[in-house]
Amino acid sequence: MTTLAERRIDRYRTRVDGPAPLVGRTDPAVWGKTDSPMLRRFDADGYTIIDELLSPAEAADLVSEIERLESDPDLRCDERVVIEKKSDRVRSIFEVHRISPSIEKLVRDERVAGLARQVLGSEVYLHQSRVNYMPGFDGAGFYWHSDFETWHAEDGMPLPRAVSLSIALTENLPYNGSLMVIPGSHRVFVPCRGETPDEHYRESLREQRIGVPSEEHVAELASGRGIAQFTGRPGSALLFDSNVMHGSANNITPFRRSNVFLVFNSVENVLGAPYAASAPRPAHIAARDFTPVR
Ligand code: 6CS
Ligand code: FE
Repeated sequence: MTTLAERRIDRYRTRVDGPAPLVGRTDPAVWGKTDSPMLRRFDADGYTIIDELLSPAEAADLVSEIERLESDPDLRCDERVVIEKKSDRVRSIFEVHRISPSIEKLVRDERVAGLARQVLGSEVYLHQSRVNYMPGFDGAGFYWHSDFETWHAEDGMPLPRAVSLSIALTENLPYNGSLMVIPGSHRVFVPCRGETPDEHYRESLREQRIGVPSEEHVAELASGRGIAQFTGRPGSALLFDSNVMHGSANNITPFRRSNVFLVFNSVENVLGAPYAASAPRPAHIAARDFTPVR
């Protein structure tokens, strides 16, 4: 029997069982008509850095908010909270805009949702929200990956028409687990080897092993393009394409690297059945409410 997923034409096949070549992306990165130096950088590199997207005072208020959430005993056993694999520290809190009114307000802020609308050229809805705490000493990194690869395979996102905004709440330094990106890698889709295990998210959100590129593919992407890093003060932000190759190292410094991470998807790119998983992930990880953000 052929399933619905098998009958769809899929230009971004992944979770394959053998070696597969890199795939050139045919979809644009910037879908809107607005022109600006920032959008040109985003189009060329797959990301752009925005200094002081939020004021230092706004960032400081959000730090108090995420510290409050982190120490809330009721949240400790909430399924939206992910604990580090090797310690009992909070790693991430998902769907955080439904937990924190100040983050819900941030999502709707024109400086935030407006940026996503400019890139995606349509109304947008929130696909995922989370705080990544990246604690000091034993904050585990995130291995190289393309977010779109996971959202396509496990959430049924058809095209790379989504954009992420990572806002620094604490200083993002070169040595405390800041995000590394391969400039220009958003133009290449990297098929990943290995079948998606059931309920893969329970493992992947702490340590991802399936849905990661081969070392050969990462080397090929980085050769000639190099690797850039997002560093910045609290309130600065990284806007990045859903398919850009990125990752972060472990944070063994005493300085936590906490960011709020918001993913907007185009309302013209809503989720269907997963392309390479037996069941969709829960809505707190991949929203199925496609109501535009206004
Ligand atoms: O699962 C997600 O939606 C995101 N998190 C990880 C660790 N990898 C894929 C994607 O970035
Ligand atoms: Fe990611």
